[in-house]
Amino acid sequence: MNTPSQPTNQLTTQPTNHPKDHLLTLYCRMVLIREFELRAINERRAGLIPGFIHSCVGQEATAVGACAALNADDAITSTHRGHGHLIAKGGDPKYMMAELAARSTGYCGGKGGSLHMADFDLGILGANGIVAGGIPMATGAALAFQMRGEDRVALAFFGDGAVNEGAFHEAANLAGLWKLPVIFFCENNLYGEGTPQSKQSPVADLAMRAEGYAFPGVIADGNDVLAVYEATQAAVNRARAGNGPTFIEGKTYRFRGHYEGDPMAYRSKEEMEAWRQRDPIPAFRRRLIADAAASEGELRAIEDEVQAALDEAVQFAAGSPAPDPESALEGVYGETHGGSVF
Ligand SMILES: Cc1ncc(C[n+]2csc(CCOP(=O)(O)OP(=O)(O)O)c2C)c(N)n1
Ligand SMILES: [Mg+2]
Repeated sequence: MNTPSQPTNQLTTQPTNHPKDHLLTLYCRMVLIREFELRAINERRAGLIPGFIHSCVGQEATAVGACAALNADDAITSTHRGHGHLIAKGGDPKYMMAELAARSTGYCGGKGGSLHMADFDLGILGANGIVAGGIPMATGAALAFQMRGEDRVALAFFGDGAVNEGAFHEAANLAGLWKLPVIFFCENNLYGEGTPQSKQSPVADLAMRAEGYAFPGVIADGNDVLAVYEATQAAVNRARAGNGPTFIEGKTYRFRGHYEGDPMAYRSKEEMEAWRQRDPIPAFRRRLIADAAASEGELRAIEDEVQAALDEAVQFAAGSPAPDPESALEGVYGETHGGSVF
């Protein structure tokens, strides 16, 4: 019953059903997330970045597919593995890299680091070091949207481990009862730290949890950006129509450790290799070329642009000053980089 899903390297969605600029944007964002994470890991090793990094390498399709279905004024909440969510919602890699490097130009003025980045102007209500902590926040934002009569939705990203927290169940219950415009997006990467899903949950398909709260639970191939986009778009339409929440379970896998430095003794090389075969980025790239949706040259140009943007982000971070000790008590309550309150 709780056997993990098996990887295949076939994408089942049809790129030709989507406009070309949309496909290229999806590709660009996934590459930007992957390369941002790899740069951050290198810069941490090189000493620019202090503190922990929980990378989302391998999980780019869930972040990008889900956020592509949202409007600019919709909201997301994120997790400890949140860099991808932030970039997918429009976060600026310069301010993110500066925040990771604990510089005053970062999203939190260099005082928060990876787990606290937010940009309310972009609807990014924040990364979160508390597992499941973002779920009631997104549900509260959705309640505010409903009460104000606004045509906005909130989407909470969280992991498979978070589904076993009380915070998820309390929020899901009220969201189901009040038909709130919220999307519960579970990135099921099969592990919570080193504990496999089969040892933390009696069910393999976490989407079935939604049934107890009277809203739909759908499963998407979390390594297929278009499958994630289409599932999220359906959930967004449902929420905007006043029909309430949807739980989306994106089945995916993290390629690196829980954190950088994790020895990963809890999983086999064979399992990791099987999932590497279905890396979401090369799979989408192959599909775009095979379906003549994009040329090799167009995709290379995107990859070069990403590298240039990240060169700039690292230079920006390295060239920025540390926060002034005099500012230690500034920005503690209710302000973000943009200065506005959501
Ligand atoms: C409430 C709470 N309990 C425990 C932790 C320690 N912790 C940090 S990440 C994590 C695992 C979370 O697993 P999952 O939700 O599947 O997310 P993933 O790391 O796989 O993205 C745990 C237990 C925490 N930060 N907060
Ligand atoms: Mg997990």
